[in-house]
Amino acid sequence: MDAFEKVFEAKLEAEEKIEPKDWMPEKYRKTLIRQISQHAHSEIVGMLPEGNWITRAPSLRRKVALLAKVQDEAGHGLYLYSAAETLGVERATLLDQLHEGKAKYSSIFNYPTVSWADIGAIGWLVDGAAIMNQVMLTRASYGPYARAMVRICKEESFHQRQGYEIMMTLSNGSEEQKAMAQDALDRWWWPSLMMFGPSDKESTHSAQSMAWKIKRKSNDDLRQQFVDVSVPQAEYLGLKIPDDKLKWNEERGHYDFGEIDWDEFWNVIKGNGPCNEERLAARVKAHEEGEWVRDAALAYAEKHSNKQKVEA
Ligand code: BYC
Repeated sequence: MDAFEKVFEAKLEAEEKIEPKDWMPEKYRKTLIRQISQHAHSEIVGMLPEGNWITRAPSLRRKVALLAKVQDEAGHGLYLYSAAETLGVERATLLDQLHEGKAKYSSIFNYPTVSWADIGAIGWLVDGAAIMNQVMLTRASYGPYARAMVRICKEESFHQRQGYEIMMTLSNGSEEQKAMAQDALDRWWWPSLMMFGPSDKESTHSAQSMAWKIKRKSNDDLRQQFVDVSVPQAEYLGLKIPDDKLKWNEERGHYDFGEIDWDEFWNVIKGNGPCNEERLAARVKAHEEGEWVRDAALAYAEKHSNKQKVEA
């Protein structure tokens, strides 16, 4: 181990943050770029299934909350692309990778939002799963990523409550509304469990990422934690989680649950989910239509910097 590496390891050991100008192993830097950019892409692709319902929200109050939530996701994307840029990669490069279909984003956003209840289920389950994963990331060893996570988690809590409140309203409503809530739970439950990634046995990056203190908990541990928290929440709503094997295990102090359909998971990740093509096409269209905004911002920045040069 050379002197640089020793300092890096000592910082990790002492729970000090690694900052952009610190020396870091090339593989650590690449792992962070991979994870942070995938995370950023998930945030901005995640706006699409929910954006689909903004014009059809059932009341002004619901519309305002949903608009705020979707805007928050764009903000999360911005913090995360900025965090990735501190590692020496250009945001434009990362976006090109997304638009060319070369970059991953969370599998969950390749499922359709077919009813208003889906907005409730996404807030409750998808944001709930995201918080479970992201709370551990507030302690990630890379400073800019960990700090971005603190604010993101606070906003995600509002998102989760927004969703759960929709589910409560529907569950206490008419028979038809309750059926909508149950149908949304039936469709979003398993994809939400898949958000935590492959099982620990199949996870390629976990061991190294945990040694580097980027990840603090394993995919399976977080998934179990999510199931344990969600079951009483579903009971409170009077809804049934679509898993016949779900059962409290006194000995383990956790819920046992059924096997995830891993073929479906890998298939969605490979680009064959119900909405992969639609999501990418919508992203590419938004990017192309936003070109004039980027051009205007650049022209303004240039004009501003020329003015400063003249004044200096
Ligand atoms: N979907 O070795 P593994 C949100 C990939 S957005 C797609 O376990 P790792 C929200 C993985 O990338 C929430 N791909 O990987 C936004 C790897 O592929 P590569 C997004 C997945 O990185 C809007 C391969 O499978 N959250 O909350 O150690 C509205 C092997 O996996 C998935 C984050 O991104 C998946 N579900 O662990 C509402 C959190 N799972 O790169 C809500 C940050 C795995 O080798 N990310 N893969 O080609 C992480 O914490 C980790 O990257 C993961 C995976 C736990 C997701």
